[in-house]
Parts: sequence; C-alpha cells; structure tokens
Amino acid sequence: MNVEFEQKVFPNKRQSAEELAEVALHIRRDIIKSLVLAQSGHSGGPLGSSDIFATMYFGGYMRYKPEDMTWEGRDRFVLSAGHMCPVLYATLANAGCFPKAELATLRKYNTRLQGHPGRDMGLPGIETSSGSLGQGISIAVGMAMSDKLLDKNDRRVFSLTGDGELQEGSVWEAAMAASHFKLDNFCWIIDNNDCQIDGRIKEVLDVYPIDEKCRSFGFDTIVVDGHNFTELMSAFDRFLENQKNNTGKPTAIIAKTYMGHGVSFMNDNYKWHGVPPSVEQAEKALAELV
Ligand SMILES: Cc1ncc(C[n+]2csc(CCOP(=O)(O)OP(=O)(O)O)c2C)c(N)n1
Repeated sequence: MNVEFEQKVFPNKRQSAEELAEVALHIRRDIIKSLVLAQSGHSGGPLGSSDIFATMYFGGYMRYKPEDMTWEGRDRFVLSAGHMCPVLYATLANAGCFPKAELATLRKYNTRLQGHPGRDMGLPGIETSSGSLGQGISIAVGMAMSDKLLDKNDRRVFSLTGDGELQEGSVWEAAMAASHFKLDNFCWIIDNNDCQIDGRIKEVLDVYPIDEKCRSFGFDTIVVDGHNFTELMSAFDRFLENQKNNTGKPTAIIAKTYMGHGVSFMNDNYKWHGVPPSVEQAEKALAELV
C-alpha cells in the first residue's frame, strides 16, 4: 500500500471542540497508516483514546515545546498502557515533535518508534519506557512527588492507564501514594473502553465500580464521555483548578470510550485490541476517517 503522511502540524492552545476533532481525525489517520505499514501492533486502544490525546496535547493543558521536548519547564505525560503507543507517536508527530514520515518506521528494527515506548531510543516526548502494565503510573506518581515535594515547582504530571490495567495491584499502590502525598499536580486518565485483550472487563476480572474506587482512594473523580471534547475539556480544566487552588487532591478522569472508535468495523470490539488492519481494511478505515 502506498502510504503518504501529511506535513500538517497543529498548535497547542485553548481551542474549540471542532478544532480538536480535526486534530483527532489526523491522529486516527496516522495511527491507521503506521499500523498498516508495520503489519503488527495495537489498533483498538489507540483509536479509542485519540480524542483524549487531542484534548490533552492540543487543548493547552500540557506545556511543552515541540522543537525542544527536553525543555526543563515542560509538563510530563507517561503512557502507562504502553501498548497503546501508536496514538502517542501520532500525537507527538501531529504536534511537530518529529517528522511525520518517521511514523512509517513503527516497529521496524532500530526504530525510535518501538512497539512499546523505549526511552533510550530518544524519540522526543517519550519520558519513560513503559508497557509492563501498572508500572507507568507508578513512575508518574514518583515524578509528581518529586515535583511537588522536593522541587516545589508547578509542573503537571499526566498518566493514562487502560481499564484492564486496573487489575494490576501496583496501580492502586500508586493511587494510594498520590492521595497520601496530596499530589494535586497529578492527573490520572483511565481509558474506560470496557475491553481488554481477552474480552469484556467484567468477564475477565471485574474492576468496577471504577469511579467509587478512585473516590475512595482520595481522587477528585470525574466521569466523562471520552469522545465528547466539551466534557473532556471541562475535566482537564478541573484538574488545572485543583492544582491552582492547592486542593491537595489528585484528579482522576474516567473517560468512557469505545475501543476502535472512528472505524465502524472496529468499534467496541475487543478483538481489535492487538491487531493491525490489513491493506484492504486500512483503505476502508481511511475512507471513513474523513
Ligand atoms: C504486567 C503485564 N501483564 C500483561 C501484559 C499483556 N497485556 C498487554 S495489553 C493487555 C490488556 C490491557 O487491557 P486494557 O488496559 O484495558 O487495554 P486495552 O485493551 O483497552 O488497550 C495485556 C494483558 C502486559 N503488557 N503487562
């Protein structure tokens, strides 16, 4: 398949739901393109979480400089669900952190776009290696602790986990620490698509009620439609307010999403957790993503 990546990049600022939807569309298109070239990797989670990434990186919530992702004043994002990295790579490319053409190297030998994020590969915007579920959020909480308690700066730390990932005990150790150390600079996003590798969350190992669990762990907990930009923006706004007002409470955003959202034949189907589209399927998907 002849795949071309557009050159267009997007700014990071307060913008309308329509503008964010346009960014999310480009992210989804780039996910499909990189996956069909790789012929391995995860489609479902990345497509389903694209609206979250568009809001977080392009709505003015994270401070970063695409031309210098080592800038000391940047906020941090840790993708705890490391297998979902095609969405992070597409997001960073759409922000202008590296040339979009590099998305064609996903999962190739020696690429900076490893199948799970590898910090040592040097891709701008990858703060830590991840993929062993439950560990990324623990690292992110450590970062937030060091920022708030030691360095006393105003950095924001964001981390996204899956919902199947909540079955890892270390997630809850991290949550307990975030609340105990009053990390109002920490924002935990849960991609609640109700799907994991082998089926529905409830059938594999029930983690519900997620909202009550997060509240009982001391988080200001907000449940949103993860495909509604207005709801996503107001949730991230509330996180910024929590930090500004020194509430002492970390924020949890439970984003209700559909795995594979945006592509009709993948939507809400856990079988798309870890497979790429064939050439024919990629053509169909790209025809829908316009
Ligand atoms: C510690 C650990 N155990 C198992 C895996 C294998 N694994 C990768 S993704 C996944 C399912 C995760 O489900 P969820 O967090 O809901 O992600 P989604 O299916 O929505 O992408 C599993 C079991 C892993 N990466 N790390």
